[in-house]
Amino acid sequence: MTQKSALISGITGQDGSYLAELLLEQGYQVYGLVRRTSHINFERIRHIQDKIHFIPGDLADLTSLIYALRESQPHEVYNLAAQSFVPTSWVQPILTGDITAIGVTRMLDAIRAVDPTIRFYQASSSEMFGKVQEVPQTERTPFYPRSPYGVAKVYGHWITVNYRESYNLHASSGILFNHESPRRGLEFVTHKVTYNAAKISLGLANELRVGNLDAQRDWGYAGDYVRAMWLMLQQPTPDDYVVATGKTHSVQRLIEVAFDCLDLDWRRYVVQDAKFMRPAEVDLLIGNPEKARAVLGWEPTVTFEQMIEMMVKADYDQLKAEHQL
Ligand code: NDP
Ligand code: GDR
Repeated sequence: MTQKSALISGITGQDGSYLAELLLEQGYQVYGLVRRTSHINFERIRHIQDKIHFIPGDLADLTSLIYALRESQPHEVYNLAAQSFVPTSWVQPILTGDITAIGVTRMLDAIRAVDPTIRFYQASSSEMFGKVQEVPQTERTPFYPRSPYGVAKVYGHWITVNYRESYNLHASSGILFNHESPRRGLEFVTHKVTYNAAKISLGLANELRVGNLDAQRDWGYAGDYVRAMWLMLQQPTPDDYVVATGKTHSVQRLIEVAFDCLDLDWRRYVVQDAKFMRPAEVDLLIGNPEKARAVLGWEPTVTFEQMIEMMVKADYDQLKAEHQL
């Protein structure tokens, strides 16, 4: 059998790093689309960077995507690149639309031009459900996005469906609920909490400032979620799937679990700060992953508590080593 190859956009991000590991394990030739930066940011893929073929490119630039596809000749494309931080999307709504929404069309059009047999994965998001119209959320729940990011993801989702229906592309969209890991960006609430709890425990900080404590999220582990992406592209027919744990927790509960891991009383350290409140909030997300289980045979393997403990421990060990404590 010929070796399979895949092109990942967003390979330097959290999910890109776990997906690259998975595809390498599966024997793929892995290509990563990387945008030009003044400083190489390969922290998450340093351990595998010698096994990856990097191709310069940007979702803002159609020509670069065409070159990347010509050079890599992939069987599968995973479109993970995005402006992915919700608060930034209010500050840079046009950039968010250009990359997170129109960028999807650029990639799909490039695939159509270069090789329409390429299988395509789009990183859709539970943020599309926003002000939820149904609990729990499924593939059939109507969207009601609450941020420019959520709006952009709705566009990316529907253009993927549309290219599948218009041009018969093998294009699938994973509606993934929040997923985290020690490689999560520090601006997202889980990592912000575990990192600062570890700092407080080591005497390196004395408070943690956060926004809305009542928001509820269905948090899973990123290592589990990239497996679902891959499984979608191994199906004979393309489709859309909710990927979630089916359990939800509040931000306050997340804080309790993280501080408990370090025997700290969170109430002594956590300060609410209006700066971290959002102009429009997504109050409650909880997904029903039944279709992913039934069709893909996908199930999460790491619980919320195990994942938070894993993140706290990783942050604690890293900070301790860094500060020689
Ligand atoms: P990250 O923010 O960690 O990574 C985003 C990646 O996109 C980075 O590699 C970044 O590159 C790249 N990127 C950003 N802009 C461009 C651009 N213009 N051209 C090329 N590459 C670009 O995101 P995650 O790994 O957490 O998420 C992956 C995808 O899944 C995203 O699309 C996100 O919106 C979506 N998603 C994530 C969920 C989650 O809980 N993590 C849930 C549902 C959907 P650089 O390193 O140079 O900045
Ligand atoms: P989210 O993740 O917006 O769901 O998007 P984030 O971790 O940023 O926020 C989750 C919830 O926590 C509340 N919150 C805070 N959030 C941050 N970042 N910082 C704080 O101090 C804070 N305090 C409370 C937020 O208000 C929110 O309700 C993530 C991203 O990965 C998206 O790209 C992805 O599509 C979705 O998950 C699914």
